[in-house]
Amino acid sequence: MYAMRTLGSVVGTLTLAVIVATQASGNESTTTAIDQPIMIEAESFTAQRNDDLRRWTVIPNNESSSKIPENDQRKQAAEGASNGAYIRLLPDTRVTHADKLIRGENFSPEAGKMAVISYPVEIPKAGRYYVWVRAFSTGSEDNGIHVGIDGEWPEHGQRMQWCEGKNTWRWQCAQRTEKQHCGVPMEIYLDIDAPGKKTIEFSMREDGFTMDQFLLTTDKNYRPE
Ligand SMILES: [Ca+2]
Ligand SMILES: [Ca+2]
Repeated sequence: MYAMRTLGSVVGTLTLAVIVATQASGNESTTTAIDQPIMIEAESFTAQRNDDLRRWTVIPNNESSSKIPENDQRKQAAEGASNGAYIRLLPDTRVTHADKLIRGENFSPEAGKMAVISYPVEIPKAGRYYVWVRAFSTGSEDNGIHVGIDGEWPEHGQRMQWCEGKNTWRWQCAQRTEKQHCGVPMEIYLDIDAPGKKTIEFSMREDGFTMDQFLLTTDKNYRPE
């Protein structure tokens, strides 16, 4: 009799545990739904400014594709691009380290100065949004960009950097620093203090930068595929 009561108690406890677990996972899935990353195609930008020397070009289009040599690996990149298109900052006059660096022409260390593109984005809640970009880099002089919001260019949006995975599409969220030229992971983010419509902007750091998509997430542990 005592054993039966104990068993009953254990079963009861287990049942309660299952209900609590179900409720917990229910809450978790609700939270996850809200925290889904905001994904945006790079080619969907709605405006471009300060673009007299360098300009973002949507690829493929007939004009730009005809200018890319057949053996250029970027020629094949479109096949791996989301939505069948990507953007590239052209012309690209500094391709290797040996090519002359000209500030304000093929290199812009200051954020928000050259080739600024805009994306209106509805932000659901205030928070710290990590910015990931899917980029295609072929060398050491086409792998940097800046990100800003509503005309502001905060420190943690500056000098997004890629090193690994040349000639492939690569998601990255890392900031180049004096000590780490390849970038410190998860140091690229925008702090947004209120929900509503915002304008996310990118500007040139290095010409030739090639970009397929970007995403915003409040989850520091989120990793794109
Ligand atoms: Ca370049
Ligand atoms: Ca795309």
